[in-house]
Amino acid sequence: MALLDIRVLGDPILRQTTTPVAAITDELRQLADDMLDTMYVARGIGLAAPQVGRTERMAVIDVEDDPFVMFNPQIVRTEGPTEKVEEGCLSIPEVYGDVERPTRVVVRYLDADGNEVEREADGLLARCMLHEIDHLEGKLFIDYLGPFKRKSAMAKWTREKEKYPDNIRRLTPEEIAEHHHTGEEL
Ligand code: K1U
Ligand code: ZN
Repeated sequence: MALLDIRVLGDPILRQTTTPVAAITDELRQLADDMLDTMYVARGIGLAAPQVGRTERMAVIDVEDDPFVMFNPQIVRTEGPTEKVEEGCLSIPEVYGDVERPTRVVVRYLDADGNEVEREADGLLARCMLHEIDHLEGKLFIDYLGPFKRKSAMAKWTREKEKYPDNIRRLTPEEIAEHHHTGEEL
Protein backbone atom coordinates (compact mmCIF):
# COMPACT_ATOMS: atom_id res chain seq x y z
CA MET A 1 0.00 0.00 0.00
CA ALA A 2 1.22 3.48 -0.78
CA LEU A 3 -0.43 6.68 0.31
CA LEU A 4 -0.04 9.52 -2.17
CA ASP A 5 0.19 13.25 -1.51
CA ILE A 6 -2.93 15.14 -2.53
CA ARG A 7 -2.50 18.37 -4.52
CA VAL A 8 -4.61 21.27 -3.30
CA LEU A 9 -6.10 24.34 -5.00
CA GLY A 10 -3.25 26.49 -6.25
CA ASP A 11 -1.35 23.61 -7.85
CA PRO A 12 -1.60 24.21 -11.63
CA ILE A 13 -2.07 20.47 -12.30
CA LEU A 14 -5.64 20.76 -11.00
CA ARG A 15 -6.42 23.18 -13.86
CA GLN A 16 -4.89 21.09 -16.64
CA THR A 17 -6.78 18.70 -18.83
CA THR A 18 -5.66 15.07 -18.72
CA THR A 19 -4.30 12.73 -21.41
CA PRO A 20 -6.25 9.60 -22.41
CA VAL A 21 -4.62 6.36 -21.28
CA ALA A 22 -3.24 4.46 -24.29
CA ALA A 23 -2.65 1.14 -22.48
CA ILE A 24 -3.78 -0.09 -19.09
CA THR A 25 -0.51 -1.27 -17.59
CA ASP A 26 0.26 -2.90 -14.24
CA GLU A 27 1.75 0.45 -13.17
CA LEU A 28 -1.61 2.16 -13.79
CA ARG A 29 -3.51 -0.62 -11.97
CA GLN A 30 -1.14 -0.12 -9.00
CA LEU A 31 -1.72 3.63 -9.21
CA ALA A 32 -5.49 3.02 -9.07
CA ASP A 33 -5.04 0.86 -5.93
CA ASP A 34 -2.86 3.53 -4.30
CA MET A 35 -5.43 6.19 -5.21
CA LEU A 36 -8.18 4.12 -3.54
CA ASP A 37 -6.07 3.71 -0.37
CA THR A 38 -5.34 7.45 -0.35
CA MET A 39 -9.03 8.24 -0.89
CA TYR A 40 -10.13 6.00 2.01
CA VAL A 41 -7.67 7.58 4.44
CA ALA A 42 -8.72 11.07 3.28
CA ARG A 43 -12.36 10.00 3.77
CA GLY A 44 -13.41 10.64 0.21
CA ILE A 45 -15.74 8.81 -2.15
CA GLY A 46 -13.75 9.62 -5.30
CA LEU A 47 -10.28 10.71 -6.40
CA ALA A 48 -9.00 11.79 -9.83
CA ALA A 49 -5.44 11.46 -11.17
CA PRO A 50 -4.62 15.22 -11.18
CA GLN A 51 -5.36 15.29 -7.44
CA VAL A 52 -2.33 13.03 -6.92
CA GLY A 53 -0.16 14.88 -9.42
CA ARG A 54 -0.80 12.67 -12.45
CA THR A 55 -1.98 13.62 -15.93
CA GLU A 56 -3.68 10.36 -17.00
CA ARG A 57 -7.43 10.43 -17.71
CA MET A 58 -8.43 8.15 -14.81
CA ALA A 59 -10.29 8.32 -11.52
CA VAL A 60 -11.34 5.98 -8.72
CA ILE A 61 -14.68 5.90 -6.93
CA ASP A 62 -16.21 4.02 -4.00
CA VAL A 63 -19.62 5.34 -3.04
CA GLU A 64 -21.53 2.17 -2.20
CA ASP A 65 -18.88 -0.30 -1.01
CA ASP A 66 -18.13 -1.05 -4.64
CA PRO A 67 -14.68 0.36 -5.53
CA PHE A 68 -13.88 0.84 -9.20
CA VAL A 69 -11.50 2.64 -11.50
CA MET A 70 -12.55 4.47 -14.66
CA PHE A 71 -9.97 4.83 -17.44
CA ASN A 72 -10.83 7.36 -20.16
CA PRO A 73 -14.37 8.05 -18.88
CA GLN A 74 -16.80 9.87 -21.15
CA ILE A 75 -20.27 11.13 -20.33
CA VAL A 76 -22.70 9.43 -22.74
CA ARG A 77 -25.67 11.43 -21.51
CA THR A 78 -27.14 13.10 -18.46
CA GLU A 79 -30.79 12.61 -17.58
CA GLY A 80 -33.46 13.64 -15.16
CA PRO A 81 -33.94 16.86 -13.29
CA THR A 82 -31.02 18.73 -11.78
CA GLU A 83 -30.52 18.92 -8.04
CA LYS A 84 -28.51 21.33 -5.87
CA VAL A 85 -26.44 19.44 -3.26
CA GLU A 86 -23.52 20.49 -1.07
CA GLU A 87 -20.14 19.26 -2.29
CA GLY A 88 -16.62 19.26 -0.96
CA CYS A 89 -13.32 18.32 -2.56
CA LEU A 90 -10.27 16.53 -1.19
CA SER A 91 -8.19 19.19 -2.97
CA ILE A 92 -10.01 22.09 -1.25
CA PRO A 93 -10.34 20.83 2.34
CA GLU A 94 -12.91 22.52 4.61
CA VAL A 95 -14.56 24.41 1.74
CA TYR A 96 -18.09 23.45 0.75
CA GLY A 97 -20.69 24.75 -1.67
CA ASP A 98 -24.00 23.83 -3.28
CA VAL A 99 -23.61 22.52 -6.83
CA GLU A 100 -26.46 21.98 -9.28
CA ARG A 101 -25.99 18.82 -11.34
CA PRO A 102 -28.15 16.33 -13.26
CA THR A 103 -29.40 13.51 -11.01
CA ARG A 104 -28.74 10.70 -13.53
CA VAL A 105 -25.82 10.02 -15.78
CA VAL A 106 -24.58 7.37 -18.20
CA VAL A 107 -20.77 7.10 -18.34
CA ARG A 108 -18.64 4.93 -20.65
CA TYR A 109 -15.11 3.95 -19.53
CA LEU A 110 -12.55 1.16 -19.53
CA ASP A 111 -12.27 -0.92 -16.36
CA ALA A 112 -9.04 -2.27 -14.84
CA ASP A 113 -9.05 -5.17 -17.34
CA GLY A 114 -9.55 -2.87 -20.31
CA ASN A 115 -13.17 -3.89 -20.84
CA GLU A 116 -15.54 -1.18 -22.02
CA VAL A 117 -18.23 -0.52 -19.43
CA GLU A 118 -21.35 1.61 -19.70
CA ARG A 119 -22.63 2.48 -16.24
CA GLU A 120 -25.86 4.26 -15.46
CA ALA A 121 -25.95 5.96 -12.08
CA ASP A 122 -28.13 8.25 -10.03
CA GLY A 123 -27.95 10.11 -6.75
CA LEU A 124 -24.58 10.43 -5.01
CA LEU A 125 -22.81 8.01 -7.40
CA ALA A 126 -23.90 10.08 -10.42
CA ARG A 127 -22.74 13.26 -8.66
CA CYS A 128 -19.40 11.70 -7.75
CA MET A 129 -18.81 10.50 -11.34
CA LEU A 130 -19.54 13.99 -12.66
CA HIS A 131 -17.28 15.60 -10.00
CA GLU A 132 -14.41 13.24 -10.95
CA ILE A 133 -14.85 13.70 -14.70
CA ASP A 134 -14.76 17.46 -14.10
CA HIS A 135 -11.36 16.99 -12.39
CA LEU A 136 -10.12 15.24 -15.54
CA GLU A 137 -11.00 18.41 -17.47
CA GLY A 138 -9.42 20.85 -15.01
CA LYS A 139 -12.77 21.87 -13.54
CA LEU A 140 -13.53 22.20 -9.82
CA PHE A 141 -16.82 22.44 -7.94
CA ILE A 142 -16.14 26.05 -6.94
CA ASP A 143 -16.43 26.98 -10.64
CA TYR A 144 -20.19 26.34 -10.40
CA LEU A 145 -20.76 28.74 -7.50
CA GLY A 146 -22.29 32.15 -8.11
CA PRO A 147 -20.02 35.18 -7.59
CA PHE A 148 -21.02 35.78 -3.97
CA LYS A 149 -20.67 32.16 -2.80
CA ARG A 150 -17.47 31.73 -4.79
CA LYS A 151 -16.00 34.80 -3.10
CA SER A 152 -16.77 33.49 0.38
CA ALA A 153 -15.46 30.01 -0.55
CA MET A 154 -12.20 31.62 -1.73
CA ALA A 155 -11.97 33.71 1.46
CA LYS A 156 -12.26 30.52 3.50
CA TRP A 157 -9.63 28.85 1.29
CA THR A 158 -7.23 31.78 1.75
CA ARG A 159 -7.21 30.91 5.46
CA GLU A 160 -7.13 27.12 4.98
CA LYS A 161 -4.39 26.99 2.34
CA GLU A 162 -1.79 28.12 4.91
CA LYS A 163 -1.88 24.52 6.16
CA TYR A 164 -0.60 23.22 2.81
CA PRO A 165 2.89 24.47 1.93
CA ASP A 166 3.71 23.95 -1.75
CA ASN A 167 0.01 23.06 -2.37
CA ILE A 168 0.58 19.58 -0.95
CA ARG A 169 -1.75 17.81 1.46
CA ARG A 170 0.19 14.97 3.06
CA LEU A 171 -2.08 12.64 5.00
CA THR A 172 -1.29 13.01 8.70
CA PRO A 173 -0.41 10.17 11.10
CA GLU A 174 -3.70 11.02 12.87
CA GLU A 175 -5.71 10.56 9.67
CA ILE A 176 -3.95 7.26 9.00
CA ALA A 177 -4.44 6.01 12.59
CA GLU A 178 -8.08 7.10 12.62
CA HIS A 179 -8.66 5.23 9.40
CA HIS A 180 -7.16 2.03 10.84
CA HIS A 181 -9.42 2.27 13.89
CA THR A 182 -12.51 2.30 11.74
CA GLY A 183 -11.26 -0.91 10.11
CA GLU A 184 -12.31 0.11 6.62
CA GLU A 185 -10.89 -1.38 3.44
CA LEU A 186 -7.13 -1.29 4.13
O1 K1U B 1 -12.78 14.28 -5.94
C1 K1U B 1 -12.80 14.60 -4.76
O2 K1U B 1 -12.31 15.64 -4.36
C2 K1U B 1 -13.51 13.68 -3.78
C3 K1U B 1 -14.86 14.22 -3.37
C4 K1U B 1 -15.89 13.82 -4.41
C5 K1U B 1 -17.29 14.27 -4.20
C6 K1U B 1 -18.26 13.66 -4.89
C7 K1U B 1 -19.58 14.04 -4.76
C8 K1U B 1 -19.94 15.04 -3.93
C9 K1U B 1 -18.97 15.67 -3.23
C10 K1U B 1 -17.66 15.29 -3.37
C11 K1U B 1 -15.21 13.67 -2.01
O3 K1U B 1 -15.13 12.52 -1.76
S1 K1U B 1 -15.72 14.79 -0.81
C12 K1U B 1 -15.98 13.94 0.71
C13 K1U B 1 -16.95 12.85 0.86
O4 K1U B 1 -16.48 11.82 1.26
C14 K1U B 1 -18.42 12.85 0.71
C15 K1U B 1 -19.13 13.76 -0.04
C16 K1U B 1 -20.50 13.69 -0.14
C17 K1U B 1 -21.19 12.73 0.53
C18 K1U B 1 -20.50 11.82 1.28
C19 K1U B 1 -19.12 11.88 1.38
ZN1 ZN C 1 -12.71 17.03 -5.95
